[in-house]
Amino acid sequence: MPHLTLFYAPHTCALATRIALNEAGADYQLQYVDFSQNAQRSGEYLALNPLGRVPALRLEDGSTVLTETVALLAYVAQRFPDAHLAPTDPVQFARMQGFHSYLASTVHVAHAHGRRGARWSDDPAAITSMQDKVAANMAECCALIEAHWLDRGPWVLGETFSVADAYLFTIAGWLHGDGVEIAHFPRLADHYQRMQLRPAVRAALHD
Ligand SMILES: N[C@@H](CCC(=O)N[C@@H](CS)C(=O)NCC(=O)O)C(=O)O
Repeated sequence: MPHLTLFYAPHTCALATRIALNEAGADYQLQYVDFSQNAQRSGEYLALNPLGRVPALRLEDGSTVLTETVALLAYVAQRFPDAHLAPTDPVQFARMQGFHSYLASTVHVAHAHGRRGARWSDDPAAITSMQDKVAANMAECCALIEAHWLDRGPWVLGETFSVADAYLFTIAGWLHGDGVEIAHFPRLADHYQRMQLRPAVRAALHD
């Protein structure tokens, strides 16, 4: 039977799912998608994932392919319940999904304006203008995360670690490149440090 396969590129949002799979103790294989060769746009990859992005997770049936980090994190948590990577209480689960959606639809997009401005404009001046806003927008997001999600701690959902922590760690890893000093956000900096102590995270950082 084929393995669970994560289509992956280093330093991308796919790291969150990789960490989640490690935390779950899942048996999976990694399939690298070589961005330097634009492999995410190759016919072979588009046949698998028409979105042309990572992550994508192919299930053991060899044909089901799941995409979008928000969905993959929930899938991993529900598929491996013994790892307790997501709340079972509906309100807490919704709270987690609210955080995931904020990261995916607001924070990730603010970051992408720095590198992928051509998605939104063909005008070089507009692209530069978007790039100029990245640090400020990301810092504003960090301030909100500090105030509204890391206020209870030590984890995003409070006392209990969840896949939301893997997602936050992944995006926090982009801050330096975005011109944001993580040390200005003490709870976020502390979270980032503690995440790096987890064996599942260490293993995921070995590209
Ligand atoms: N909403 C998607 C975003 C996926 C995404 O944008 N992935 C980026 C890497 S972080 C990618 O594959 N970029 C390749 C490209 O734009 O060509 C998710 O959260 O999974």
